[in-house]
Amino acid sequence: MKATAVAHANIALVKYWGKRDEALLLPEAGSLSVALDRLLTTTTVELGAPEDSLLIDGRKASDAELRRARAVLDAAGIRDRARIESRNDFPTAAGLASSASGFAALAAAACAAAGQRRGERELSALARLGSGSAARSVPGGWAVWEDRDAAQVASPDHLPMRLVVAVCGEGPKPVGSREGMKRSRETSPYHAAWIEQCRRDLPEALRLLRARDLAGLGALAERNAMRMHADSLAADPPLLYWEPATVGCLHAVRRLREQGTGAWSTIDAGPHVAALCAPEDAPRVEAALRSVPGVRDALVCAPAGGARVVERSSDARPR
Ligand code: 2P0
Repeated sequence: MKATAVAHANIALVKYWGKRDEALLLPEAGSLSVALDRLLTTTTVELGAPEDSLLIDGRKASDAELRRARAVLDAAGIRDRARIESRNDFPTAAGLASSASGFAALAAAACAAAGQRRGERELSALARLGSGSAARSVPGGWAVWEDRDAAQVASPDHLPMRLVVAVCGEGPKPVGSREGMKRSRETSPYHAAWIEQCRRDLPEALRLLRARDLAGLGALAERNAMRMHADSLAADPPLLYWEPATVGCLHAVRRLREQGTGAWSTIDAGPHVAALCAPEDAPRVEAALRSVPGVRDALVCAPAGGARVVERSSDARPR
């Protein structure tokens, strides 16, 4: 009744920012992401505990976090109480902790602990109930999420590339993604245009990915991220996720391009900048981002695979 699974965080190049169903965590528009090898979460689930508990990097989770974990277990039909321990293999103080890798690993570990054999699409739909973006961390690689589950559309090695993640702040962000996207949808005059743009961006991004057009895909990802932030900035009250170092990185990436190095920025609902580039350019991009004032660290990440069970106790049998 015990299992351990791992999953990677992902970064979306066409982003998810708006739900059509708040309870079921269904997106208004489809998104495309790539899983990142250096952002790994390992989660152990032990069933048959006296009560539910959740530790994240040794810290007792909040009631809200525990409720989200329980929602995933309930949806999997797991009634047994669970002792859950989750560990992130990356600097959590930097605020890189990811609900996507966390809930993807949780869904995989919980179902394995319960002896359930579920396909990837079912696991993806379960992970989605913890956090929308977690649906994409289950298949990993290049993943598209449009409805109840996500699927891999290209393997991690389809397009040689790196994402250099510049750590531009620390601590939890002032407004979480869930509240941020709700506020944008309800109050931003740009939100409808943003969603329409995503619906145009996804098929175009998939075409560029199939063509292995890194420059085209990078430019599209940068435009998509800027437009997501334009939507958020126009919310009431406005959502400003950027720090001074964020803006410094945007300029550094633009300067790299002007000097002939292919690099493009993307930013999630937080201060960190991830720069897309070819593998051979990653050292130059990393050095440029590290030299930006306020950047605390830079992680060079390669595309990674999906969630997988790494350990299962012998008494967890298929039911
Ligand atoms: C994304 N983000 O596509 C976008 C870009 C943040 C900015 O998915 O409410 O934590 O749990 O479904 O998945 C973050 O949102 O939100 C996110 P919920 P989630 O990666």
